[in-house]
Amino acid sequence: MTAGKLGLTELASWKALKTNFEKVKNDHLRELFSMEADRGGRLAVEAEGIYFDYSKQRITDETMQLLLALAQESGLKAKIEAMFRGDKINLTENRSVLHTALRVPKGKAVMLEGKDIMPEVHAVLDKMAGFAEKIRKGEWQGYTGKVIKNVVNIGIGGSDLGPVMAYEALKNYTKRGLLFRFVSNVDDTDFAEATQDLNAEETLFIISSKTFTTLETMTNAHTARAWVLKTLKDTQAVAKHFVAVSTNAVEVSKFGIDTANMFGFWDWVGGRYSMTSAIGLSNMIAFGPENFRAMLDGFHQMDEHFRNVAFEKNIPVLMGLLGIWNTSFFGAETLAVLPYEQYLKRFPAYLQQLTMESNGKQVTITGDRVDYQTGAIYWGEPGTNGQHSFYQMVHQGTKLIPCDFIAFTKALNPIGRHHDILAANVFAQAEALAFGKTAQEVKMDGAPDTLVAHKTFEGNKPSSMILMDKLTPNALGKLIALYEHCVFTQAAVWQINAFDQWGVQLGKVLADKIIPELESQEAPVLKHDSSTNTLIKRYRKLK
Ligand code: G6Q
Repeated sequence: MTAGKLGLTELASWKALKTNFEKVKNDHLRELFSMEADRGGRLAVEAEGIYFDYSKQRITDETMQLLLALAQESGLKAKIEAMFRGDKINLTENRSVLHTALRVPKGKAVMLEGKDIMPEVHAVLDKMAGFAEKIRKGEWQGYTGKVIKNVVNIGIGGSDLGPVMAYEALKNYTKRGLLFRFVSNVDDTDFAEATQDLNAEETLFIISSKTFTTLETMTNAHTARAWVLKTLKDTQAVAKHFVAVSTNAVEVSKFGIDTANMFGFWDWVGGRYSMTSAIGLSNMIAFGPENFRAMLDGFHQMDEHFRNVAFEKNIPVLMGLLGIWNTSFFGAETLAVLPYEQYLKRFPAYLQQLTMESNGKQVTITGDRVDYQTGAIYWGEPGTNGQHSFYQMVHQGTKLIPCDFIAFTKALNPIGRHHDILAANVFAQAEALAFGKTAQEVKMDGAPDTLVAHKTFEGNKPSSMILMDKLTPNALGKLIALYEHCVFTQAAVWQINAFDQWGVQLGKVLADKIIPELESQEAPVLKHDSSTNTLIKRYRKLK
């Protein structure tokens, strides 16, 4: 451990939490609720249009005080300030982490190395808005004079997951005459299926890549270029059918895209934190500049909440600390994210990158191996579908699976009783998980003795409820920023770097080595392990 700095498990609050855990680990939510009449209202916070109920977490007041003390002792406040101030907190890449600047409204400055970066941020947003309107109004024509009807975003990871998720989340607000597709995988099928029914004359490709060198994205981009040229047969057409979102103007222009049609961003925006940058261009075209700005406002409001509100009322801080409690103390391996809103169907997938690429780390920021559990496995499906599939395990399996329920009081497409039924289900699930059904209750229901054990629900499964009004662009911004800052809180306490991703490198390097071995005419000399060598030989023979 670095001299002068205490490791996490040496902190007084961590040690006290260990003691507290031994004391409370067998407490049942049934008892806690029956002892504390006001628990449901007391262990809840309302802010920024979010009602966050954490009363069904397996905590006592003492646990919460100690978790808050842990946040203090971990220097969370100072770490938050360091991020907002633009300090190079991503130490392993020597970068500032300033995605919060992307959503600061006009009229406010954000200084980085003595320069206000906001004029550039707003210039890009304005340029995006101008372009988006041209497409939306049919003013941007393709090479043969036809109006653009299809927009295909090509990008992967942080240059894909945010835009797809937000497109799906805000579909209700999109311009329906335009068709949007997202190609990310290098698998031929992704491109083939996304384009098989499209007319090249009416199709615009947005090549979204921070580096403009990512193998999958560049492979798909070149395939798209060939696909367009097959119909339009003139390289001049590229400028009309391709725009780029990137930080790499040199590579963009090498590809043949007019740099006037390039939308830039900056190295202080990490990939998985980039959906509020120009990476959101497809979103701005889909739901319009006004809705995009409303989404940015939502992000900003949550940013300000995170930065300014006392920890005991600070929703992302509370959520982050509860996650630490479940992961590092209860040893829960996963967290199920269960949105009861069909439009959020891609939200769990988006969160997987945000949380797992950020906090899936085994060493501290100074490179020491951690001796506690870090980031949880995030997964989930929209309700009520999951109830007819994996909820069985959450209720009666042998694993502890904490859940985040996300629900809205209003429907976006109200039809009859649907929304009340949906809401009843989310409340019922949280209730069933917490309180279960005892063997005695099962018997009283008349179950035969042979079925009592099968029909018993132990309960005591922790969950939080995030209840909001309606899924608007603003609400979506708040919800995403909430999770971003929850991730930050956890990384700050776990003493890890949430902003690098070295774990994705090795596979990339090895794939680069194997590609020529699969493609070469002559049998290559293979120097891998015996398994990989055999697989390569078999593939070469059978392909
Ligand atoms: C995210 C990662 C990663 C990145 C993709 C795409 O934090 O850095 O998911 O977004 O690898 O990178 P490019 O935008 O450079 O193509």
